Amino acid sequence: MKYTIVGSGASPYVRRLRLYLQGHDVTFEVINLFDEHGDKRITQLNPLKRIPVLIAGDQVLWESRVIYNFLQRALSRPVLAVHEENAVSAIDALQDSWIQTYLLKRFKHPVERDNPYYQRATEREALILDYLNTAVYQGDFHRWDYPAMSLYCLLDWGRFRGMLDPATLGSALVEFHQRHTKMPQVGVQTTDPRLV
Ligand SMILES: N[C@@H](CCC(=O)N[C@@H](CS)C(=O)NCC(=O)O)C(=O)O
Repeated sequence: MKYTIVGSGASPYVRRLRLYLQGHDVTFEVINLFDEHGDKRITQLNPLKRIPVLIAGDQVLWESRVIYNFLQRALSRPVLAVHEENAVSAIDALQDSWIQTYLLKRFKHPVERDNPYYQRATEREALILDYLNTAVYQGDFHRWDYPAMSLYCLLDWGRFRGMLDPATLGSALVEFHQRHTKMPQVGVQTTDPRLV
């Protein structure tokens, strides 16, 4: 099967799927959500107006988790254990929170850190980082599969966009990020968002 991923080179959700599809017949259709062409294209493909989108034959899929589940079955790749599914949910929640803050800043919307809404978000982000640090320490991400790819893309995007203060990161997460940056798995270097 020939696949097309529609997305941007900076998106961490797109990057993890590009990593998951290394070695397969994939076209990467690059769009910029914030220009006219990209806006038109994403509106035509996905009513949620978000990337990634996967085109597989005549099927169009959106939402990274749905795309992942589809690919896992289509490619007969290992099924995730419950603790791995939980880890991906935690990664997604933190990734979404960072993306929202990034977009608010990008579009100059005030982020009031004292507001209870943001305080809850900040607390949630810290809890998730703590949880992920323990999970890495316990060896939950030892396999280079979707959960580890998602975690690497999260941490690397956080560094890239200045959302992540390395000083606040647990030692297992620091080691995980450094190890995969220094001894990259296939595709990690070529999908680096800094190349965009
Ligand atoms: N829940 C979605 C999140 C995807 C997402 O947040 N994509 C970002 C780019 S990294 C996006 O399209 N943002 C555009 C917007 O929010 O307007 C998924 O898992 O695919």
